Amino acid sequence: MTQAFPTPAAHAREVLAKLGVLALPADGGQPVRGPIDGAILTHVAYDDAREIEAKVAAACRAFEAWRVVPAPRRGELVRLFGEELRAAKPDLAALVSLEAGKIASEAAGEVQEMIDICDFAVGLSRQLHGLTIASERPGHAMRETWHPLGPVAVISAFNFPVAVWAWNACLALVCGDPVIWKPSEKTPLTALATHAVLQRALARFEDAPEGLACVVLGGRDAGERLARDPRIPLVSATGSTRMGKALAPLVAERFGRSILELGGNNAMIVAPSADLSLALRAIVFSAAGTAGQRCTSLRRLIVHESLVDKVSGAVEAAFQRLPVGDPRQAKTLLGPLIDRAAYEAFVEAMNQVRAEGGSVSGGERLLIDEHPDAFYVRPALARLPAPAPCLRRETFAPLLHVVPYTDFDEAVAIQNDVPQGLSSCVMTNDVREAEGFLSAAGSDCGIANVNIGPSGAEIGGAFGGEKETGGGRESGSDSWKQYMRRQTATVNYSGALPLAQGVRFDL
Ligand code: UN1
Repeated sequence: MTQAFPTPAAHAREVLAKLGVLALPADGGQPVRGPIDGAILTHVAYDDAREIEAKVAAACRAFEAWRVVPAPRRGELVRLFGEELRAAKPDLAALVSLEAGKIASEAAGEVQEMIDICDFAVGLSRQLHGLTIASERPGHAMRETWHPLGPVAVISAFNFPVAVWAWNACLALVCGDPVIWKPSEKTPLTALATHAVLQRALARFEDAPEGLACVVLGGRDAGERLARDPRIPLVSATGSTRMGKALAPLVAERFGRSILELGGNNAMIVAPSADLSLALRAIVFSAAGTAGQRCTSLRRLIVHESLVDKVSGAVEAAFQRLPVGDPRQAKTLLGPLIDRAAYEAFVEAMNQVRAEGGSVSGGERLLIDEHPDAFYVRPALARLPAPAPCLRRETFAPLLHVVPYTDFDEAVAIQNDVPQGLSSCVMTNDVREAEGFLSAAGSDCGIANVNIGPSGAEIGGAFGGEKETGGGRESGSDSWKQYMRRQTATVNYSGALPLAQGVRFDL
């Protein structure tokens, strides 16, 4: 059944008011377009250099106070934020659909990912463990302690407009660091709404310092300003490899630390023993879900030659059946691409496949009459007789390349033969293949899965990848250590001064 929704602009106004984002310029600021119909949702005001300076200075002041608040008490703020997020979940998810075009279930999943990382960070706030280390000198004690680092800049992308910020922010806050958030120009509204939700947690917490969390709205220059600022010891940036290549040297030049989560070009190997019905569901979700606009989206399918026709046919049929449309409708599984540029990149990538000897099915633009300014597409399957240069490039769209393989080592070599190294998976019931894929000689990615797709990771693991993906790790495991500075301390409780390594220096 089709539900009647207000226009995206009216819907966004309603949801923003419910979330507590009230002071938006009526016009005159920067227009924010929504992908559902391509119309302007509202306007926002960008921060100028003076406003950015004031926010960074406030974050530095907040750091002085926040770093000495006991970590479990800092965790209490994140616990309250998690409570507020639970209450705001339906509205924030609706805004994610309106601004990023995600289907309702994935938008709700994104907010759930924020709630999950809150819970993780609250637990972590009592477990920022250091070490005691055996000293070689008598009467000496050595220990390693983790201290707060300083203001952290988080530069986030449109495709996970709120969850990836939350991965960073929740860890940073319990680690004792203020957070400066520069969201994508394409998704400022979800950032303002999340900030309003955080303000409610801060009000309940009562004594958090002013300036502990802020949002900086702006374009590339705003991000570069933060990257250059020596007062910001850590810059965590998610986006394209091109963005990372521009940003990372600015941070490195001043010896800042960066966490980079850049391009992915994720593959699945389908082996002869694979459970094909499982594989098909994993393929369609990870290739077409989020309209192929996850860093972890499946872009390359490496299928045993005995199965390649069968698997390709089944994927084509599933792509044809996928309900495409307004992501707010319960039955929709594929919403719009973010904008015209994304559609143009999709078309160009399909042309490259054809130019390199491949064939493409699907890929048509849909719903043009209803939404001439929005970009809905049928997912595309590109079949290649052998690996070609088009396999090496990431296109942020639902375009899945298929290539056959003959033996398993060749499949692993094809999987690894790309500049990116984020996520990977194998569908197999052969333990030698599964373990080989996860071994030192297997997948070279930060994420390697068996019998699930490459996308949809849980927050408990470290998230990120190698090579042009940038090498950063966010979210779970011990990613928190990057948000703190490590201090090694040696205490001499003897009356003598023995030197390490047996050095003698008698005065
Ligand atoms: C991203 O696309 O930048 O693993 C993040 C996933 C999500 C996060 C993706 N949990 O697909």
